[in-house]
Amino acid sequence: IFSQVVPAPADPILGLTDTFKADPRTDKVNLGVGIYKDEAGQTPVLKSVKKAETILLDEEKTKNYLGIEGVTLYNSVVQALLFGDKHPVLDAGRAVTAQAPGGTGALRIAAEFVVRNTPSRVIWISNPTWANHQNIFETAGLSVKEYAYYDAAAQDIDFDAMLASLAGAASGDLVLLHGCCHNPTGIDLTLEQWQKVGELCRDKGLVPLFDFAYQGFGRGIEEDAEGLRLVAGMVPELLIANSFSKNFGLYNERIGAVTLVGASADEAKVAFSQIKRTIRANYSNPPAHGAMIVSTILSRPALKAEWEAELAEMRERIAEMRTLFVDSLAKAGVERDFSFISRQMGMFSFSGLDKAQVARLKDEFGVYIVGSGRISVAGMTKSNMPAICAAIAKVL
Ligand code: PLP
Ligand code: TYF
Repeated sequence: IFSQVVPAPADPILGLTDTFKADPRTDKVNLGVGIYKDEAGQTPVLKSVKKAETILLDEEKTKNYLGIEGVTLYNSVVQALLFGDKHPVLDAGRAVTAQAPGGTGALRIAAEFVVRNTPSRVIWISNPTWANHQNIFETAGLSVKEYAYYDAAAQDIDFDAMLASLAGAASGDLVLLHGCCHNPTGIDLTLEQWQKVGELCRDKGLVPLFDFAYQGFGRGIEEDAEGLRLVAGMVPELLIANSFSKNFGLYNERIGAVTLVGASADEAKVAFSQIKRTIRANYSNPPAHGAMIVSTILSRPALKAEWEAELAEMRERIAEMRTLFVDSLAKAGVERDFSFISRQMGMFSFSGLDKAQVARLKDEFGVYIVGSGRISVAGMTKSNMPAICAAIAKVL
């Protein structure tokens, strides 16, 4: 049977890292995958995470299975991070949360839960979006449609076009929304725009699925959740897939969560039983370590404050690189206006470079960025910046 298997295409982002690793050049730089690097070009374990791990090493008494929904304390600290200390959804007990293996695992559980238990079969994703969305949702059995999002000429969101596409959605359709730091464009909705999207979802009976992979990388932990919290207060039902890969630097621990908000506490409880069933059918119950780290940090005020400071440091370094990037391009003699880069949010900058320019950056200069022109600003440092900008100036 295996002789009939055809080779799968490489992931456009992770596949690029494989090519990068095989590149013998010593001055190569990987600005493809969204991984935070510090000023020394490293992705170290956060100090707050190391401290939590020391505590765990000391206090852990068993490797017994977790419940299907994961670490109990974890799910309540996750809800507090998503909704804040006080939110009508929490007061009404309408949110249920299960630990998930990363944001990816959370998206997959959410989608599979919907397909198995509801009549909904369609999800709308932004054009463009994270390369894995379509893959995850189609594999789970959803059919994927696109809504307009990015206006390449204006280097900005085309909000009217977004609303116009979503006007074509049917009641019960899911709408994938990036909670903050839109991947790949870096362009987020304003609060007024979130309000309009919330109204549209409410009036048309659309169900938001928030992909929240970058909380704290945009404007701040609370600020980045404003859109989600606003929309959650407006619609009866929604789903959230959040990830701690980036904001805790826990990439390889595979830690995130899937949260469902139901119209009532009772409906949420019933839905939760089916979310747990979906998890059982996939991996029975989740691994403990990542969730133990996150709940240890978030439940101890001193450790939480330390994590917040480390997250702020990452956020501020990226913002600094954005400004430096714009300035360094100008210094390298680039005449095109790249000031839009300093208005973008999160790890990525959507540069507007075309496929041929992206290929030249890789082949001639060892500068790896995603084919869409997406550059991981989080991989830039003061020391690699001049070479990157000189290369971009040449391919322009
Ligand atoms: N969603 C978006 C928009 C992302 O950029 C990522 C990237 O990591 C994910 C989800 C997946 O996160 P995780 O690595 O936690 O699965
Ligand atoms: O967009 C990115 O670079 C990150 C990392 O299949 C990533 O989200 C990329 C591809 C992938 C999983 C994670």
